Amino acid sequence: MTTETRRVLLTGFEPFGGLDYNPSWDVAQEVARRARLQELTTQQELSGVVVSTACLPVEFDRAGEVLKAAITDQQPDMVISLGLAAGTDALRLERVGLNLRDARIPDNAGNQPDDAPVVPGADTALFSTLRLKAAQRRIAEAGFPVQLSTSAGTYVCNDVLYTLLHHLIATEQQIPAGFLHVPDLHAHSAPLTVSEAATAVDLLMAESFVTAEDEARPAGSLH
Ligand code: PCA
Repeated sequence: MTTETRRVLLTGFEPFGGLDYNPSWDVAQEVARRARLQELTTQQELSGVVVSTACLPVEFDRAGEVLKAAITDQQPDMVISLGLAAGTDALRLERVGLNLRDARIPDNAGNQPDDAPVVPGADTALFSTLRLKAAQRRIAEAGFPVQLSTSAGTYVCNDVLYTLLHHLIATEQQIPAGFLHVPDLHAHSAPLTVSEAATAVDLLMAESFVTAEDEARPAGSLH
């Protein structure tokens, strides 16, 4: 009997904004390392899980294109993109991608769009298709700080989330996909380690492979 292969594409970002590291890429690589060793919780719950990674440029014009090329190349069954949200103190499970670019600082190519669409004429917003409430519960039970977030901002991370969700709809690929922001895991006051964030991503993957609807319980926040 052959085991079905379930491919997860995990992306992180290059450094930006004056830092010489981006912990999102460190986390993606750590999850992929554990996957190669068959150490993931996801692999204990589901056979045949393999993880590939891509490091995205922090550039409005290229990030989404590199992501779409990786999807075409890898044909994943799930896509989780990771990014850094410096100054936050919890993992942020992003619920929504906005069709809006408004950059507080120039991207790594020097572009600084203001009030431009990600995809002209497309929907205003698209929702993550990961099982976020189930994942939030499970990650919190593991002891890590985690929140649902209703704004991924309007910089390159939001751009990637919106592009990802739009692309999967446009190409009729019904696979779970979404975005997780991590705090600055290398800061002195980091609320968790790269290893712990990798465990949280593993749990997010495990919960998002469950085919049942997401948990139904109120979990909204004021902002
Ligand atoms: N964080 C930025 C872009 C790249 C990253 O890691 C953001 O939150 O938009």
